[in-house]
Amino acid sequence: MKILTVINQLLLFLSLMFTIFGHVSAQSDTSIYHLTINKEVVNKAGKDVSGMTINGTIPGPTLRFKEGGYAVIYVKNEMEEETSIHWHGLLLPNFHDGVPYLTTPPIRPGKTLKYEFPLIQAGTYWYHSHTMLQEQSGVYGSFVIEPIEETLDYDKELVMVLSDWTNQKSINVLRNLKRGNEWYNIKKGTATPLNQVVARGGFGAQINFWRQRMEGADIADIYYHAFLNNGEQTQEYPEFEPGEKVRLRIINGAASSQFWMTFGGEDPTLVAADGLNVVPVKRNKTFIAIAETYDFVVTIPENGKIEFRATAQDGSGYSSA
Ligand SMILES: [Cu+2]
Repeated sequence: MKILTVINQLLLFLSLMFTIFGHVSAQSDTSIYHLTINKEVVNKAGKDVSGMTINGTIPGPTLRFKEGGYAVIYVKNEMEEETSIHWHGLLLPNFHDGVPYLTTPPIRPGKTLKYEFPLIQAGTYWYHSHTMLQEQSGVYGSFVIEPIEETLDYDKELVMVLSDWTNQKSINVLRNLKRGNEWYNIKKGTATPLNQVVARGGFGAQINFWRQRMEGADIADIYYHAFLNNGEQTQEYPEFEPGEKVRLRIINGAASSQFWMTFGGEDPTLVAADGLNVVPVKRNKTFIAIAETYDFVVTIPENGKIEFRATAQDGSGYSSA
């Protein structure tokens, strides 16, 4: 009887140690990334302009992690102005949230900030600058955490970061908006001529709009020169074969644009929203607001072709993949 108790105790002890060390080895599953933010000339919409890149590209690289692991990310600022990176949608210690002057110090010119945090969730997330208008200039990228156990059924995956691009300096875009003029509506052909406003008895309302510096047609305020999918207006992803199930991790990293997403003829299955798995639902035309993420599983049709489009809410343009 006594010897059985001892063996029992021993087994309990061993299983306890196994649990602890098993856990520790999962915790020490550390992924290290280095991001460098720089200013360089880029051409996204037919004109060389100054942009901001992460590791030389817009968007920055996809950072991949494993749930239960540990993230270490060094962000180096090679610009002459300060910057920051905010990890959007991630549960982490306050200091590493990356909102300058609120939770985290800004990254000064030439300096590097080390972010580190345990990965206690899974799904599709993203990161972006939280300083001035740097996100509009290109400082954003995707953040993917694979779950400990994958419950979704798919063969391959593709991250698609959607965004909007202007050849204007973003500070000038802001100035234009603050002036409350109709410049962007004129560019988009959505301005209403004053004689028509008067003819329809809207002059009083128009004066009110002017006083509040509000534009007339106001679905989207800014005229953009391009809308981008992973940094390009059109993308080809030839790596998928007919019949394959592809998980699309779609992120709206635009500064001010919301998109209607369409997936060609076949209805894809929506499987996750803002990082969390949802009850799967077959759905084609889907709206994505700023900073949202949606995951869909699409089956590549027999002819091997499927067109994904993200059309700006006001219909002024789209990106295609
Ligand atoms: Cu954000």
